[in-house]
Parts: sequence; structure tokens; C-alpha cells
Amino acid sequence: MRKYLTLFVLTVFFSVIAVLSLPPIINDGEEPQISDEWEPNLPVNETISPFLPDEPPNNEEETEGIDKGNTTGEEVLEIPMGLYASLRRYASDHILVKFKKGFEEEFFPLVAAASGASLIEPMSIERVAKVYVGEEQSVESLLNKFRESRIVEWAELDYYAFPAIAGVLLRPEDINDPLYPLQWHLKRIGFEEALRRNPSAGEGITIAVIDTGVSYGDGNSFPSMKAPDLETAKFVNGWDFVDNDPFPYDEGSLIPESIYSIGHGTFVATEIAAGLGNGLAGVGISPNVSIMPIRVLDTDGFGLYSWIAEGIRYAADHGADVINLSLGGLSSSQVLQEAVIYAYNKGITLVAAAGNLATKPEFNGDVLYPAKYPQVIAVGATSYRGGRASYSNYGPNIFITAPAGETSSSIVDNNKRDAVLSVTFVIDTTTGEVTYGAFWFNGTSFATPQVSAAVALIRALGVTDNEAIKLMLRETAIDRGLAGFDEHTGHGELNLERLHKGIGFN
Ligand SMILES: [Ca+2]
Ligand SMILES: [Ca+2]
Ligand SMILES: [Ca+2]
Repeated sequence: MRKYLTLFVLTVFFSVIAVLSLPPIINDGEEPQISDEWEPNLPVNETISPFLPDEPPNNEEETEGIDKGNTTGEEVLEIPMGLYASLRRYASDHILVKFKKGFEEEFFPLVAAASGASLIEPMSIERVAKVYVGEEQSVESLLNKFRESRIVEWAELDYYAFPAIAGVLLRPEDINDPLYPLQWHLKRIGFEEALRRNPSAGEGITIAVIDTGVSYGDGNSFPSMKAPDLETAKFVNGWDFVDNDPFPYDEGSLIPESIYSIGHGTFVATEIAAGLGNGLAGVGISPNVSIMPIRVLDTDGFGLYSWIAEGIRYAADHGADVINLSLGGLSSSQVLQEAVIYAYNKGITLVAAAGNLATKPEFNGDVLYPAKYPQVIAVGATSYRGGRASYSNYGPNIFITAPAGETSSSIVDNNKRDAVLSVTFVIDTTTGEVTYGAFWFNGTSFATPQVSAAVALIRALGVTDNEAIKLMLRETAIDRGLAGFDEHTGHGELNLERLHKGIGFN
């Protein structure tokens, strides 16, 4: 039994590749932030000082006033309340009426005369007509009159529908986040241009983050506390399949051969949904999405396929639109594949990491599972220079890549490193000390959420068909490596600007 269990545990590899020179990038010699002393509203420039730009914004007062899950102050363009009221708007000059059988078009002039309506105009829908108000008549009184009529099946107001963009619209001008200039991956994928065209920022879309959990709680101490810059993010209920409890808080995952444990799922979540325009840290790609945290990786960095399969089914049954799987294993599996197909058949987009084993000669470098399944979008990583990152698994199943850097130990431009910058925590396992801050990480784990967020952005615009989504990602990716599709970079590198231009939002 023990042997059996071990075999399966070891098949899932945690997809983070490297954390670079930890101590220098956390705190610049200041007292490390310890969990129970952590104040979530502290301006991040006190805790992540090494990454501050030359002129840190004076944001202390603004961050005090963060209103959870909604607006972040005047930097954000908020839809006025009046507009919400107007979403219940209906036509004021006509109502819709379905007449009973036998009382069709030839009766309309008679009915109009009897009711005082100015005109009854048949629609292309059987026995349904638009009935226009007459002089000194309101739409409401006309409605009542028709509802009482014995020749009418039903009568109703003609309401306006509205696009699925609601809540807080975000603009590039809103960005005041001090670490944003260092998040080169965002510039590279055309983030600002996409935001200009699609200020929904993913509103109304739920991304399940199936991972080590997320620091999303409202508690005061680790792990039930919230990571900085997730203060304005929205969360829906998830599940912890490691401990089988309803609290999928991120408890970290040990980095092999190191003393550090990192908040892997929290990093993924901040890449997707870190606050934009809140004067803190960096920004997420789709800050208005809802995150569904699902914990399937334990503190050692491993997760049973059974947990992952249950996590996928949970997400599929609880309203997720996109499933982000920044993890992978070497073995194919019936339970995993069936869970993937179950979610795919519900119309959910599954996005998974290709894996980080390409430099290890004992593996063949091929894309891991579940990324390898045809129902899943397999995401590889590109370096700052633009080619496939050396660790990024490849092969005929790679679909797309996103910039996650080659190695965080190399400085590529001023203070930028060849890695993704975002917010999470690191635990020094020798002391148990938990430090929240911004870190540079590499790995296909951190390319994957860029694609998940991109899918959320276009889903928020109403594109929900999985094959249409894949086609759009494929056709608008920037070609890398050999011309056209190639087994190192797939169809190319994710590009949000082209993605939005490509679907007619110029
Ligand atoms: Ca838990
Ligand atoms: Ca921020
Ligand atoms: Ca290519």
C-alpha cells in the first residue's frame, strides 16, 4: 500500500523552477515581515523596498481606504450608480404582447382601437407583436390593459440587455502600482493595449486556481490571511483537497533541495488578479475576475492525481469558466483524463503548464499531463530574449507560450530580471518565518496564468466557445522560433494586444 501511494505521489511535479537569490530580493535588510505582525494594509513599499522605482508614489492614505472587492479609490473609473439603475431600463414607447391563437394580424387594427394603442406591429416570432403606446398613455398603463385582456397570452415590458462588462472598468491610465514597470512580461504581451480595448478586466469570469491554495482569507495570521495586492481581488468558495476542508489557504510548497517553501498558488493568483491602480506592488492581467482557490498540492509540493481530478470536477460543478493548472505529472491517468473531459464538455477552458523538465536528460522533455491532453491548452515558457526557456517542456503538444523568463539570476535591463515579478510569500523552513513580498520566479507555472487571464478577458467579451478561443489565441500569437508552428514554442507567444485587435476591438 505504501509503495502504491508513493508511486502516485511522485508523479506530480510541482512546476516552479527556481527562486532566485531569496534574501536580497525580499526586504533590503529590513526586519522581515512575520505573519502575525503583518498588517495587510501596509503599503507594499515598506515591505518590498528593493523593487521600488525612483519615485515611489505617496500612497499611504489611498491604501488605507481600499474598499474590498470593488473600487480602489479615484484612480479607478467606476460605473456611476445611476447606470446600474438604468440597466433595468425598458422601452418607453411599446410593450411586447403574445396573442392567443385566432387573434392574429387581421384583428390588430381593432385591438389597437379598443386599447388606445397607436400601432400593433407583428414580429417575426409567432403571435408576438410590439404594441405602441397611444396619446396620453403610459407604457405601464398599456401593459396593465393588455395583461387583463382575454385575447392575450402574455404581455411584458421590452427590457434592454447590456454587455457583460459591469462593475469597475479599468484603464491603463489607472496604473499607479510601483512595481509595474518591472513586470516586463506585461508589456511584452501587450497588456496595456488590451486593457484599453477591454476595460472589463475579466469582470464576471471565474478562474479556478488548482494549486497550493491561495492567501485569500480574512484572518490575521498565516495561512488564513490575505496576500498584499489581493485586497481588491474577488474570490468565490473553493475547497482544500489535501486536508479535505473548505479553507484552501496557501500553506506553501517546499522547493526541492532548498530551505524555502513558497506560496506557488498565491503567485499564480496575483499574476491573474493583483489589484490595479491601488498604489501597491504590481498588477494582475485580469484584476476583475473572481478566483476560485482549490488546494491540491501539499506542503512538500506534490499532489495526488485523485486530488487534482476532484479539484477539476469541483471547479466544473461550481461555476468556474477557466481552470488554471500550473502543475503536471509524467503519467497519463484515467481519473485525470476523465476529469479533464468532464470539465471540457461543460464548456470550461482548461489551461495547464507544459512542465519544467526539458533540461533533465532522464526525461524526454515532452509536455506533462494534464497539459498533454487535447482538451487542455498546453503552455510553455519563453525567455526575455524570446526563445523557448531552456527548462520549458516541448513537443507536438505544446500549444502556446508566454514570457516566464529563463533564470531569475540574470539581470536583463536595469532592475529587471529574466523572470516574472509578482507577489506571494516565502517561508524559511529553518525558522518558520513567513515573508510576504514581490519575488522573481521562472517556470511554465507562471506562463500558464497569463494564458488563463487572457482567456478570461475574451470570455468577458462574450467569446465562450473553447475551439473559438483556441483559434483566436493561435492566430494572434507572435511567431517565435522557426516560422509557423514549431515544437519549441507552439503557435507562438501569447499577445493580448493582437488578441483584442484580432477579434475586432480596434
Ligand atoms: Ca485547509
Ligand atoms: Ca497593485
Ligand atoms: Ca514558430
